[in-house]
Amino acid sequence: MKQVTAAIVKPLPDHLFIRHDGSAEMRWEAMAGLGYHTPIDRFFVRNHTSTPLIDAHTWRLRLHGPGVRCPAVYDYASLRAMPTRTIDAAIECTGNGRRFYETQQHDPTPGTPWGLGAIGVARWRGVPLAYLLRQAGIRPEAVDVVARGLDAPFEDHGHVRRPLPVAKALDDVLVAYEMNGRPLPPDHGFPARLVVPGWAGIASIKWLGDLDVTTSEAATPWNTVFYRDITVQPVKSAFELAWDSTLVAGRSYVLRGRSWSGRGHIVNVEVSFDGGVTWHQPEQRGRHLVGAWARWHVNWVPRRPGPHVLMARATDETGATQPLVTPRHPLGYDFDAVVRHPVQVVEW
Ligand SMILES: Nc1nc2c(c(=O)[nH]1)N[C@H]1C(S)=C(S)[C@@H](COP(=O)(O)O)O[C@H]1N2
Ligand SMILES: [Mo]
Repeated sequence: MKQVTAAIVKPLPDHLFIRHDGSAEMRWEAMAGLGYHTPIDRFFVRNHTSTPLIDAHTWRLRLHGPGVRCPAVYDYASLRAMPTRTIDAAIECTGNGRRFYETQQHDPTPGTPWGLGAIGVARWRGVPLAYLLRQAGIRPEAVDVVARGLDAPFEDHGHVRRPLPVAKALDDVLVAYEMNGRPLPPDHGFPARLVVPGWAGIASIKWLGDLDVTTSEAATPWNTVFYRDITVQPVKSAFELAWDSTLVAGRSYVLRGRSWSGRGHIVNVEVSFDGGVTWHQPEQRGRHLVGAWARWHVNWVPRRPGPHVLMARATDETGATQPLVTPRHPLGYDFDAVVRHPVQVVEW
C-alpha cells in the first residue's frame, strides 16, 4: 500500500541514512571524498513532528511584537525581492553524538541516539534577519526574537519556537530560502527557515511563520525545558568512514575527516590509529570557514590484523579541545569527547 503520510519527504536510502523515529542521520561514509558542502540527498533531518508541505503562494511571514515599531507581513515574492546574502554554514543538532554517552561513557541519556551524523554544511541564500528587523524599526528595548515554525504542534507544547537574543539576530542570522543553489527542500524548511551560524540546530527554526520581537526575556519550552542554556556548538571531529570498516593490512589508505566548532576556526587536528597511544598530524586541505568545518586527510598503512580504534581530536581558536571523557549532560547534549571509531584490519 502506498504510504500517504511520511515524517520526512525525501528518500532515505540505507546507504546514506540511519533512521531514528521521525529523524534521519547522515552516514559519515556518505561524505567520503565529497566537497565542502553536504548534498541535500544526504543532509540529516531532525523533525519534532513531521515535514509540512507549505504552499509558497499562501505562505506569509509575520514580523511583530513590542520590540518593533512597524510590524510587517511578507510573502514569498517580497522576501525573494529583498537584498540577499549567501553563507556557507553548518547546522548541527545539539544532540549530535548523544549515543556515545552510552557506548563510550556507559552513562546513557534520553533522546535520539545520534552518532556523529546530525550535522551538515550547506550554502544558504536568503535575507539577513538584521535587514528585516531594521526595516521593521527594531527598538533599542528589543530583547529576543522568538521564531516559530508552521509544523504541527509538538506534544502539548504548541508550535516549535525558540527565542534568539537580539545581538545574535542582528549579527549573522539569515532568513534562508535557498539551500545549495535550490529552493529549500520541504524537509529543510520550505519556504523559509532561520540559519543561525555556530549555534545549536534548534535555533535554526524551519518552516518559519512568525518572528515575535519581545522587550523582555522570552520563555518557551525550547529554551526552558529543552535546549536550556544551549547556544554555541562545541568542537567535534569525524572520519568520512563507515563504522567497523574493513581495511587490508599492508595497504596504504588516505583517511579523510572533518572537524568543526561553533566558536571559531579549527587550529589543530590530531589523529590516532592505536586508540590514543600515539597521535599524528593530518594535513588540512581547502578552505575552512567559521561556522562550517575544516577538512583533513592523513595516510595510514595498517600493519597488524585485528580490531583497531581510530580517533580524531581538534582544537579551535579559543583553545577549546576535545576531551577523552566529557561531563554527562542530562539530556545528552554537547557530546564533544573524542569518538573511538572501530575498524577491522584483515590479512590480504
Ligand atoms: N519548525 C521547526 N524547526 C526546527 C525543528 C523542528 O522540528 N521544527 N527542528 C530543529 C532541530 S532540533 C534541528 S537540529 C534542526 C535540523 O535541521 P535540518 O532538519 O534541516 O537538518 O532544525 C531545527 N528547526
Ligand atoms: Mo536538534
